[in-house]
Amino acid sequence: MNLVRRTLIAAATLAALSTPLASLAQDIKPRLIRFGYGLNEQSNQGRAVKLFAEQVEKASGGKMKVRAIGAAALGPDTQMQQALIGGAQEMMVGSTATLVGITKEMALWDTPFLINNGKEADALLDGPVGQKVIAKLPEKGLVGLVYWENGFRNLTNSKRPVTRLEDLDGIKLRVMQNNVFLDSFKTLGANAVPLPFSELFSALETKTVDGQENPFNTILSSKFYEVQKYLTVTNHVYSPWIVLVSKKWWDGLSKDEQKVLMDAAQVSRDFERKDTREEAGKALADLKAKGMQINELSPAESARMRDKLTRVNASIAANVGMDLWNETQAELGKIRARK
Ligand code: TK8
Repeated sequence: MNLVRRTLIAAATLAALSTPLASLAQDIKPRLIRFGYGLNEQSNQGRAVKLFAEQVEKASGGKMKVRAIGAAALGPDTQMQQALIGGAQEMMVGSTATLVGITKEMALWDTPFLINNGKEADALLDGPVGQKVIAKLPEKGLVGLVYWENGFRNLTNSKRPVTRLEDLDGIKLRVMQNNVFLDSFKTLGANAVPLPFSELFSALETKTVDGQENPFNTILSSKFYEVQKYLTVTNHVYSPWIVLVSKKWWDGLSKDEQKVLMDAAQVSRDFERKDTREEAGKALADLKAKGMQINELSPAESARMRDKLTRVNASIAANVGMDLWNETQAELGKIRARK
């Protein structure tokens, strides 16, 4: 046998072998899901990702495996979103506010004082309005599974207690990379600076910025109390998180695999919201114990802030579309009328 012939035979044998081998390998090798998130492992976000991973592994009989990668080790929200769209990463959880550049309807959740409590949040996010916003994602290369609770945002800074709007004058305040937040805090008189969350702690530590706004849970789990003295209870907006999947990857899954992910996402959502609310309920006392000086706004100042902040509403409505805006208001009316 000459060399060419021998090589041909070897190639043919390999080709014959490779088909069954490949499908066998797929049966044995679990599907690996890289699931990125921004907060620490020891946070409401980290705990819920862990639970999601356990659920997926259990429900798939070990055929699907979630590798949870926290603390923005895969990059800030915006970078992970692009990785999902390109198919280089399978899953993430992050803020809806950083998604607005991709899906403008997400800006609905940036509306100051839109949602007053957990009951309203659950009904609005899990109801037709929340689902309508989620349905805008696939055309952008993303699949949204569920919303988790980030929570009501509150203000911290290292300069002075904020008891009146004027106290914000000249305070360099980090905001999320999102125009509504930028405009809102400029309107309040702060010097608003957009920064990814992953850079926030060190920006506060080095005094590149004086303050920031986030839910109590995050102020606690990200140890902002180490670099921020003053906390003002403002509850100026309810922030959701959203669990996202790469559509490119999702489309290659079987219906059963998709169901495993969706079911686990729903279990994680219920767990996460309960966990977050429990933690938020005692976080203020914890933050006080850590040395933060905490104040509430007087009703008059609170009303002034609300009045200024809600001036961005008209532009949000125009951005997300009047139909969605009106439907949201109608839905909230219905939710509030329910006992
Ligand atoms: C975490 C962020 C965070 C958000 C922020 O990646 O950026 O301030 O509240 O939760 O999504």
